[in-house]
Amino acid sequence: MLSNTLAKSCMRSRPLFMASRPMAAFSTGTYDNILVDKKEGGVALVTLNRPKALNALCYALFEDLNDAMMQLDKDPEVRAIVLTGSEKAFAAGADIKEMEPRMYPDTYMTDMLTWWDQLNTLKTPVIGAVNGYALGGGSELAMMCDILLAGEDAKFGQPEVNLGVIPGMGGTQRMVRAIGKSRAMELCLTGDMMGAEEAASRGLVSRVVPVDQLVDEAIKVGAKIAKKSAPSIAMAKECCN
Ligand code: DAK
Repeated sequence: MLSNTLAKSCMRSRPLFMASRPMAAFSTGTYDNILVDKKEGGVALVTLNRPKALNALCYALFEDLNDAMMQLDKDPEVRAIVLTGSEKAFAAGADIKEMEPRMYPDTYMTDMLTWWDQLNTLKTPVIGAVNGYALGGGSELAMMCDILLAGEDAKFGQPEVNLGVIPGMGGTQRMVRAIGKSRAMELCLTGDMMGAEEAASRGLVSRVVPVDQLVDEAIKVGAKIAKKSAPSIAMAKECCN
């Protein structure tokens, strides 16, 4: 059951007005909440790594993710990025404990919208590899990826209504565009989850892959993209989006 406790890795407090911090020198594997691994063939693998909270998207995780993604985006050796989570959860949503005390004006006047939005500014294509839960902000983060592959047990959902809020980072629009208004609204208004096969049949993900092959398959897609012209890929990505 969901409890009120937070994984210690996210106990770093979030300043009300965040100063933009200088980019740290990029080195792989140095983050608290994600793992970064540069593979052969121009692909970087970024793994959300906050297992105690099912990769709930707290401020500290976003700080790590945004920093790594911006560094990888600038790295000429990296031509595609694979973003994944654990076998149990891609990400179980925004961190409920962190969200609880916030009111919308505070969210609007501080950087919260910005830290959710940075993934949309990347030129490098991002392939999402979703195993397990992709809920709330986790589903929204997955839908920000350019290509999505799902493991057989993936579950997508927008359960924000169960908490008395709504999907805050584009989930309403992206879900409608991906799978059509009626089913998207059913998910957003009931909080129900959708399995991998249905997600594939409705076009939310490209295809379903066995759980243990998912990340390798996503890396293969990335390696194929990495062989093409980088400007063409960046322009095609921008136009599709
Ligand atoms: N936040 C914080 N901790 C979470 C979490 C979450 N979203 N989801 C799970 N955890 C933690 C649990 O508290 C538990 O911690 P301990 O008790 O062990 O310390 C641990 O992860 C394992 O969870 P469970 O024990 O619950 O595991 P189960 O297998 O029983 O259940 C579950 C898995 C995924 C069905 C369940 O954990 C669950 O229902 N989680 C919550 C899912 C959810 O409601 N997600 C939506 C959150 S709201 C905005 C931007 C974004 C958003 C809103 C506004 N703006 C920019 C304005 C987004 C909102 C959301 O995402």
